[in-house]
Amino acid sequence: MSDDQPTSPAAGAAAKPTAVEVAKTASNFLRGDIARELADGAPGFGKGSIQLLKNHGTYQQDDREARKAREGAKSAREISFMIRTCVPGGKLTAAQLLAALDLGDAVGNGTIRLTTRQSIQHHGVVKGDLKPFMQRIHDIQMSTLAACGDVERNIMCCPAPLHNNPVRDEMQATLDRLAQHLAPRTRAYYEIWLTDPDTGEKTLAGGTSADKDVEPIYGPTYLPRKFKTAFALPEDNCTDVYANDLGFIVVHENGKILGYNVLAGGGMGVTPSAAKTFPALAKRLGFVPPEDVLAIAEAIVKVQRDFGNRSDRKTARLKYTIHTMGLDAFRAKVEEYFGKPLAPCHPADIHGFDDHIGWHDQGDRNYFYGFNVENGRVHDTGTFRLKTALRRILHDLKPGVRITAHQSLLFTGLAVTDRERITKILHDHGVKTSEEISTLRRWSMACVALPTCGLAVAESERVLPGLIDSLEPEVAKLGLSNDAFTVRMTGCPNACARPYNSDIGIVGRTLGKYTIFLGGRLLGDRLNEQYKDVVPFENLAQEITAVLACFKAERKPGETLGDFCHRKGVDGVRSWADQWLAGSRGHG
Ligand code: SRM
Ligand code: SF4
Repeated sequence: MSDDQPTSPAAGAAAKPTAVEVAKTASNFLRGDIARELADGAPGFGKGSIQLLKNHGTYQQDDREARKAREGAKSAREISFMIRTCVPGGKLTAAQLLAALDLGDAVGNGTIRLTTRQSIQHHGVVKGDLKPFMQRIHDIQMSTLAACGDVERNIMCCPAPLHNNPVRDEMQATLDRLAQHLAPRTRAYYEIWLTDPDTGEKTLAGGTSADKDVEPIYGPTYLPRKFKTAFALPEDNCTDVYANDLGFIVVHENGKILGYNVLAGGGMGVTPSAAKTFPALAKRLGFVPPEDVLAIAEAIVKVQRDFGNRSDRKTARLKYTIHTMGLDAFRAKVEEYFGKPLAPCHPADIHGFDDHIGWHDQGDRNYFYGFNVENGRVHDTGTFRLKTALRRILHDLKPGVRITAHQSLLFTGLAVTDRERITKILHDHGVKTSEEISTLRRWSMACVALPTCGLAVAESERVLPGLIDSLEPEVAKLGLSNDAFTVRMTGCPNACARPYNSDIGIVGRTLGKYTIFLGGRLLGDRLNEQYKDVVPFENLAQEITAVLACFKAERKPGETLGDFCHRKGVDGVRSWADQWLAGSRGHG
């Protein structure tokens, strides 16, 4: 592995670089004009800074619903910022989560959002509050650096603290080392956000301001696109490892990690109008012993750095680099950067999935409680006071906290007597325990979408709970209440809730209309297929009920929904379901 600072990307050099590449190149390690514009008194930033800011963990947005109300005002958009904080492996303390809740109240929109990649988002932060926000996050030993942008993102890992098997502890420790290894080294973040407001002194990491910035892994232009990594166990793919650019499946025997199967090139986002884009599951690349995890990750990141497409952001992810090069040529290039051949993959593969909801023995005389947070949104609304309940739990019990890749929480290190206390706190605040919600709701998730997401074409987070309300009685009538299948909804095809490998994917097509996908599965190792397009929201419940009726009528014993739809095929399910719908309309 070379530690030389790379100077220019090898691939795409001849083609015209995108505007984002131009901005990154000119940015002096992600500084650009951010510091100057931060102090200029305007409500927002200019185009170049908006792109660079993503690497610092923040997106310039506006409340899209507020636009109409502002017609005639000086600016049609009331600018605010989304800030994402990295939580590697989803692991944080009660004090950190309390501080995040405080920040949401003090400078955000009064809520926080647990994400599908185990991190935390705040919305509605105004420009003048960005710097105090980053400083507070730094004070609690967290960071927003590289939570977004063309870098390695928040690395995911099974968060369950199951200490009776040392494999999970070791995997989680490996994740911590990898997250540190792949973190950008630029001091721009510290210079811009962490200057002492009173003395002007800068909190610099990794040297003095006289030193030259060095990005040994990324180089000055960072990566062509976002890059995502996850760890999973064969028996527990709760991180959806196949949906990541880089995946590590732990191969273990008798409590000992033998090594990792390395996967590369997963990614969900598509642009339907661009046929060159597609969702992809990661490919199995090879096997490495535990001591080579950092080196193989670095090699793959560097190949993507040098061969990813920098002239078209639509096809810049690793999945397209592999598609263009071919898997064998890609593997050969990775081996060249790695400095040795990769062993073939071990046969171990994903065969289980656990969302860790409910009460579990940690194996160290303590317990953890997996608490389902609907679509990851922590809020107080009317008699539903989840935010206040959470504060009480964190304050009174001081548990360890983990965020799951299903937008939910684990409270860890609890005593058996805490069960009653947690149940009481939740009930006192109008919140159901995880045991009191349906299996359907437990396995559903939605992306943020409207009103903050600038890319949303349809609702998601705000409408999925209502859709689940409508489906619950139908599922019960069909006798399927105990069947676990994933329902994942997004407000556009970028697929932030990973709908394309779920049992039922519902993807925003245009305002109020959705595409339904069927045939993926809980295990996350198979893509689904388009079932029906441009379905009005008000028809979703009956369309899905018809699919479930078909499943009920024709499933084999023990067959899951996804496996059934895959076996019967979307055409077969559609013709059965359409007849059933015609029949039920006739009877209605
Ligand atoms: Fe995402 C862009 C929210 C996980 C694929 N995603 C966005 C932005 C930043 C919209 C934008 O670019 O203006 C969304 C912010 C909305 C808002 O108002 O908060 C956004 N993505 C999210 C989160 C918060 C969804 C959630 O409900 O939890 C997730 C934050 C994860 C984190 O903590 O890091 C989130 N996004 C994902 C995932 C799932 C995953 O990583 O496991 C995917 C699919 C996997 C993948 O990357 O392919 C995903 N987001 C995208 C894409 C499509 C990327 C592509 O290659 O085509 C975009 C658009 C883009 O990058 O151009 C996007
Ligand atoms: Fe926004 Fe689309 Fe992602 Fe949903 S899937 S958060 S609408 S970019």
